[in-house]
Amino acid sequence: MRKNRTRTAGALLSASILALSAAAGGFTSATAENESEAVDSSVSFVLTDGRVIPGEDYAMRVDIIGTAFTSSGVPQPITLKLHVGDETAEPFGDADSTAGDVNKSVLPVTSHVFPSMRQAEESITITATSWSGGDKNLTRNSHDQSAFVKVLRNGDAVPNIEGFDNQENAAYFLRPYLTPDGSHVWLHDTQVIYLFEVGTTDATSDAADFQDVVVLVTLGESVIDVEEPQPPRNSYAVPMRSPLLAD
Ligand SMILES: [Ca+2]
Repeated sequence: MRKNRTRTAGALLSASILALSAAAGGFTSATAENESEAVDSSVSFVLTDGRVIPGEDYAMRVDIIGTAFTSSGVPQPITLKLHVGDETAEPFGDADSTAGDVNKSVLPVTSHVFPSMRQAEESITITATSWSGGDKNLTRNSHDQSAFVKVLRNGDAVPNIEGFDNQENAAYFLRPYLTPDGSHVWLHDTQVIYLFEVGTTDATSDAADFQDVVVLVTLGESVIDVEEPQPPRNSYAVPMRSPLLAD
């Protein structure tokens, strides 16, 4: 494993934003510590067509950071599968029945740390499935059906998509993970966020709001590095009132 000692252009941009923030008077030392911790654990990866391909051995943490999926105001089930290399994991409950529904106000499990290291080139995708009347409705994999899954990394523009059925819009769920001006995604370089649309077969329709379930993936150089969630880089972010069911 290597330590990343070369700051990228994106990191330099972030640093200048931090400097502006400090000038505004709200910059705290705790944030500075978080920032230095963030560059300690570095795993390079390629993100291509909704698939994350790490370039070195890695540990992995997955957090569900929000859901907004309703029919006439009534939440409908969503299940999740994680695909890492040849392995499929269902840490949030059975993904082949509604027993694994993650679209609920209280979940027994909202995060998962893989207990062992994964090898470089073991690619990562996530599948979300919506349910209707006890049957599977739509299944979207971040790679195979990438038109219905946006995968964001540090520096990306913020999707401007209205929420459907009076739900919060996609950007709402990203608030802790945006630059102070709200214009760009501001993640640690080891993170990606998945925005799933599992409610419509038309990715351009008003119903396609890309926040049916929102998932954060954090890579690390060791399992210990990802046992706790990384504090968001934007310490000004208004905390979400609940990580779930924010609609
Ligand atoms: Ca939705």
